[in-house]
Amino acid sequence: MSVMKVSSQPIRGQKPGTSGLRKKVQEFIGEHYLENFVQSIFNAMGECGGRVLVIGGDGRYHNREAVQVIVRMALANGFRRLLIGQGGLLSTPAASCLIRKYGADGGIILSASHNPGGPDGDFGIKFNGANGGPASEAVSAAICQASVVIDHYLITDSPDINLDSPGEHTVGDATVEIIDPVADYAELMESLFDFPKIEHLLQQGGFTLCFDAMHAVTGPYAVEILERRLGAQPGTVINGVPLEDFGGGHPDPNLVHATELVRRMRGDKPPDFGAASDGDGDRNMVLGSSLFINPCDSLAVLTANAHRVPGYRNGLAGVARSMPTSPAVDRVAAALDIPCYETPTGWKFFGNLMDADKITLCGEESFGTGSSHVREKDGLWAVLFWLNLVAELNQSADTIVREHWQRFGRDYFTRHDYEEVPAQQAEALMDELRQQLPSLPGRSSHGHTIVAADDFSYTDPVDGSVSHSQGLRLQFGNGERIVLRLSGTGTSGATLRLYANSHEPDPDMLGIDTGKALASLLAAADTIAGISRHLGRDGPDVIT
Ligand code: VG1
Ligand code: CO
Repeated sequence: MSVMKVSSQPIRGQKPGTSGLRKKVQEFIGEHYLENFVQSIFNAMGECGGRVLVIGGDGRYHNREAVQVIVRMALANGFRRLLIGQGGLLSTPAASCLIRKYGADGGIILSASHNPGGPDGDFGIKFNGANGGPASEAVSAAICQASVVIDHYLITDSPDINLDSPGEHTVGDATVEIIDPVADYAELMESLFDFPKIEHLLQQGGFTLCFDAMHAVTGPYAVEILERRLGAQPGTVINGVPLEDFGGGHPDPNLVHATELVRRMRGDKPPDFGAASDGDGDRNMVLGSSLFINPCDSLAVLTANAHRVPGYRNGLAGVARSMPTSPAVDRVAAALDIPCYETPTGWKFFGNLMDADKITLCGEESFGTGSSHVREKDGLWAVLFWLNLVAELNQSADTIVREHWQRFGRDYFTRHDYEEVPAQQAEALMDELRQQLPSLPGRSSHGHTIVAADDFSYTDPVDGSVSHSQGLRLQFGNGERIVLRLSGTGTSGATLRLYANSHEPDPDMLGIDTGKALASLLAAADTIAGISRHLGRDGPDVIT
């Protein structure tokens, strides 16, 4: 095996966004594109000699080819040991689990998460550090910086590794291990949840479940854990075979894209519980038999009931949520008398808090929930947590949520996405609103009066780093709030996200349709921010 030094030149735009670098497949397969970015990761890591790397992806188009390239580059850069999921597959939470369990120095995850795949879809690459979590803003900036000065990359001429047969290969001085992508993760789940109790619920309790893997990476995980280990009926997992194009679907677990699950839940005999996960297995949508459980509420309910689950029996150090997420969890934290942190959007901000033992659970409105068991959000973990609660409380998920609202009040929440907006229009909208911020307090629209307005800045309580411009917040009276920000995960144009939430303490007002509950607040947002005026659109593309 010989190491080749290949000349290259910087490629514009290799700047990681909210969650790694995401581009159209066609851009990623361009000459040196992947190689440049991977070498930039290695350069940002510093000395790679003797180090250990985890590699895997969500199985989308180009996954296997990219794994082979990364293996050859890692060998050329001197890594001592490579751990690769069989078939080149690893869910994002499983990769995080492996990095931590085997003391790796980092991991590379190939995924564009919930973005569609296939030759015309998206591809992505994320780098996670030794704590198992997404690269911090500082590391991401160092990778981007390396990408703008790159002049060569290193790669071996070694043959492709057989990704499908588990076992150890020795290549030069290094060991390349093809490992079962599911086993270590499943073992971790068994250590956190009461599997015998869930098994009893699924087998003797007559409880039915439908898990939609959306032809993405969680299929093998869900089949192993739900059907094989917990004894759920065969067929509980639907769309369970990972496909390179996700079967033509959009692997985003929400009511719009998880079509088959939604059809079953709205059918004659709906399962007692429904769930779905995204491309790389870190998101979750959970549904009671007659109730969509908003991710903000899910985080609040899991926090309130964590002591009922073995892994969290000793209580929680604290909790955190991303800024646009509703404050439902804040109320629970106050009742439990534990700290609650508000971070910018993106999982990378939770890592420091977990490493410093400041939080145990955290979540985002974007169908992300997780805990310090790994350093990523974790879709199946959330589903198992819910099943454990249902089994423990002997109540349906719907009842658990409704009783939670009775106790804490309900935080109505919705997000409107305006996708593929011309970037200039989106920027103009945000700039105009940003300039108005100082004069907004006191302004009323559609019966809602602004009491405070700012551009969210976050100071990390652990390392003191500051992240500016993380979203425009308009706080109204009565706990109502509007947030606007631009997405950092899209690959064409800009996506404007408009978030709205309100708090309803009246026990007789907890069953209102979310769209109705927030209609006038959303109308106020449109007037104040001029959304339809700037974008020339009648309404959002996706409502969650
Ligand atoms: C979106 C979500 C954010 C999430 C991120 C990655 O980012 O809003 O909450 O952490 O996706 O999720 P943005 O910048 O597009 O709003 V995933 O499942 O891609 O890893
Ligand atoms: Co994801």
